[in-house]
Amino acid sequence: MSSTVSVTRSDNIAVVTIDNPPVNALGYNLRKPLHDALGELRDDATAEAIVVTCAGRTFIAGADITEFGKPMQAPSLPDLIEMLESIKKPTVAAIHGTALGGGLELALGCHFRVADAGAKLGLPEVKLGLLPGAGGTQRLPRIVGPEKAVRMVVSGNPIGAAEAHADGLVDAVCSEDLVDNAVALAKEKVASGAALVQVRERDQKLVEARNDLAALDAVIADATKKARGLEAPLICAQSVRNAVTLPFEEGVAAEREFFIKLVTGEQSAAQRHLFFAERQAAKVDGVGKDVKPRPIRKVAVIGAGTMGGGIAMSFVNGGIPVTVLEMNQDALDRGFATISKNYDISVSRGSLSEEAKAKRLGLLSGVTSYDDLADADLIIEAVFEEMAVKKDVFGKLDAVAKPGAILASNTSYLDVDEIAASTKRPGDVVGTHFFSPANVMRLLEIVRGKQTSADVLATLLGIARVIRKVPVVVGVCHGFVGNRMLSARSAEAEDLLLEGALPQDVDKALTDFGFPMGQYAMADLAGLDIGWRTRKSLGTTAAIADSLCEEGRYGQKTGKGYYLYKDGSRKPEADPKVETLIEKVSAGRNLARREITAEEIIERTLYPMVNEGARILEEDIAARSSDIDIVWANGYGFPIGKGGPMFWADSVGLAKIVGRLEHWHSETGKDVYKPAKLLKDLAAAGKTFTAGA
Ligand code: T1G
Repeated sequence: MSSTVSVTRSDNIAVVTIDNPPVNALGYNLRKPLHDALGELRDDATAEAIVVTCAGRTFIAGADITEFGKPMQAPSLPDLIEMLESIKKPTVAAIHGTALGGGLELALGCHFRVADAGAKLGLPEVKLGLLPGAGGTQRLPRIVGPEKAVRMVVSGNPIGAAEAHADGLVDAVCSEDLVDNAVALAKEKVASGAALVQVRERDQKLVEARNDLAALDAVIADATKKARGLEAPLICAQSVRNAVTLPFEEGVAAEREFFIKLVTGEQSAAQRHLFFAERQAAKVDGVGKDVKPRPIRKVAVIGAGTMGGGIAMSFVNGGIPVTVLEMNQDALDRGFATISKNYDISVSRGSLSEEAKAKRLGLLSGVTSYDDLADADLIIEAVFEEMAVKKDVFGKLDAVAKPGAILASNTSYLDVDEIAASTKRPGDVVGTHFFSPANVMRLLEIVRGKQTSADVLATLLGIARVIRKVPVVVGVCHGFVGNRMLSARSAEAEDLLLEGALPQDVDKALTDFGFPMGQYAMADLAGLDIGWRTRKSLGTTAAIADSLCEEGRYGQKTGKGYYLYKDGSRKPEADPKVETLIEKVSAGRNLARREITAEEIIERTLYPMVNEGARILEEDIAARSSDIDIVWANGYGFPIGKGGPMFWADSVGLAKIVGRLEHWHSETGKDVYKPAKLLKDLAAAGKTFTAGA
């Protein structure tokens, strides 16, 4: 008996209960007593079968990620599974909650598995830049088949109990009395005296694949096509393929080699950083567990346009009823038609059932009067990005919303304090900055106004999980965290082109870095006319962007912008006319064009971004550098294998970044290059953002 493992008896069946909160992770403090207990029960004749179950909210959620990067203390997880497989009596895993990573691998070391109906089972190691390192890539394909195993291991996504049962991954599913059902199965297996077959010995599903490796390779190609510079997805696929072509022991040995390579690599360190950073971001000063969230039973969204529609979808996807307000029925009909079309696309892709689509649409209602918002608990406006319009909306909301309703603005730049001041309830006002498309992008910047109440923040942090968003609380400034740094990244956009680069050069440097899209392709997607309108209202200019707009080149929407989009294609193609236009503007400024390397492009786009991040930290707009990493990894496609801009800056070396910023500052005199004090201090002290000032 130990604090993490206890053994009880149910007649001739030993029940091993694991209790290692919060998620029964397989740290040394669990592995050692579990190994000892299983060893004793193996040799105890009075225990004719063994059930392994967990206390708390979930079955084992995997290895203890905090142990990675430190010397692994024996017994290792493979040692544990070897112990399980040495037991020549029925072993049954009783699974509830999530059996993930090493947790599922341990369960695969048992002869049988019983799952609660609500359980999920998966191997998510790829999301940490790893692969299953305790036989998962060798045992899983022996049960579900190599093709399914490739898709599960490369995506890292879990499957539900019913699917697992259909695949043979679990032997039974029950909606209650999980342990009793597991004990009953164990007793049945003891009574039947049937030969016990270990998962590692089950070869049938591999034989079929061996005869058609081309089919498996096609599945691998499809599953890994979005790896985009990440090592783990390709290695995961290769290791599962090894299960088909290599004997078990060799496959396991190769898997172990792969695991060591990945766990000691930079990409996994970056992705493990993001795993913990996402959880840290939800810990907000002044919003402790004692702060009670307000109940959110009904949400209202003002505006059924692209953002409003996406936001409404996010909430109904989470099972929360949404009332959408628009100026008139036509606008409502258009907005709902777009939402329905979006769901149809998901249905056609097989990622949404017809009944789920109908259920979600059933949670949506449309109104054209503010009075109909009186019973909403949370009201989010997604109207035109102009302060006067926002103030008008909040003035109306102040008049009709019930006491205690949370009034949120989806503004992406504007001053939430100024918006709050236009109401009599500034404590209920907050920013909820969603990212387009709002029903897809996971980031939610929660903009904390000076007077925003703690329970409003607690409510939004909680509701973010329900609608499967990643929340980061940010302070009020122009562009908050993400867009403020995006402005810094594109500050040099014009000069890079004027000095010699072409849009495709800059975008290639950024996509080779790992971004899904370069900044000019992104500008064409968003529409160049939006920025043009803003510049005209501010009396500012951008020679090249303005010239493009003057020629009606607004981007994808007009079939041409920085790039050409032939026949409605969304694929950007370099356009010689744009090169001529750029060269003309350069010549007009007597600028001799020169070759601009990818290295220079990265220095003049990403280093200013890091510098702006340092300023954001100095101004307490973000609570910690890892919050900034979460913003960029979830809202802007910063490559997760680099851990976010601040974690990446640490890997480059802050002293180097300061040196190059100072160089470009002396060359250009631009403020965006003036190193922030925090950055200089950390660099001078040989410190990093991630380790903290
Ligand atoms: N190790 C250490 N801590 C963990 C952990 C883990 N595996 N999983 C969660 N935590 C902590 C988490 O940091 C948080 O801490 C608390 O538990 C609650 O987590 C050899 C190599 C299980 C679905 O990748 O997906 O096995 O902030 O807020 O929302 O092949 O946690 O409270 O201090 O996320 O209810 C593979 C990771 C590991 C699963 C629960 N397993 N975890 O979600 O709670 S590698 C995973 C999750 C491996 C083997 C390989 C989720 C969850 P704190 P939470 P939740």
